[in-house]
Amino acid sequence: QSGRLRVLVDMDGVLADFEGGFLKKFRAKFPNDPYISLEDRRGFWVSTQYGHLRSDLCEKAISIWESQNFFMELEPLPGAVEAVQQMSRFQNTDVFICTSPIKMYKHCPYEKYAWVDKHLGSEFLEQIILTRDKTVVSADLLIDDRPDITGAESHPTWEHILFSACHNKHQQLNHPIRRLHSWSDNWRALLDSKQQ
Ligand code: BVP
Repeated sequence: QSGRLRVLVDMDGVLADFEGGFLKKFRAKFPNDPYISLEDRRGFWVSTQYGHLRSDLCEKAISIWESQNFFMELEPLPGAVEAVQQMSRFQNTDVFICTSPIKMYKHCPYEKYAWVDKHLGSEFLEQIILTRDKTVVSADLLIDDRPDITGAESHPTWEHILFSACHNKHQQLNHPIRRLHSWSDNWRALLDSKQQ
């Protein structure tokens, strides 16, 4: 329907604390191996940085998020649940949770639905979009912590708002894009700026 604002909100790193949950479980499972503190995280891919630290750590890192209950047990990021609930009650605004599941599909897709049910409520299950290509989804805004979002559509309809995360906060981007530093930042003003 025209005249409505459509917002896509990413899950890992925006609603759910993927980085914190990963580090906690990695250290518990591999207490004698080195790890990368959140301060030292650089680049979107955890597995890539761990692989550079020591080659065997790449697959050890992957084993963490491929394990049962990894996605289910992620903590919500501060203010995330409240922000999404408030956003969804805005007039003329549709909020969708747009998230890419890992290719190991045994647990992740199910647990993403269960997480949304647990933290946002069953009515939010209607709003989930699972896709590995966010460029083919049309919306006004995409709030996502991944700096490079590409896919089959070279001209996505959405404006990408970069949500700050440990891995992207020092990153200089070639093309300037707007950021949301946390859920305490002014997300209402971002929505207002797109409201026709
Ligand atoms: O399901 C998440 C975790 C996974 O990629 C997906 C990113 O989804 P969006 O946040 O873009 O929606 N993931 C996988 C790897 C390595 C795989 Br090999 C990683 O290092 N980081 C990561 O987030």
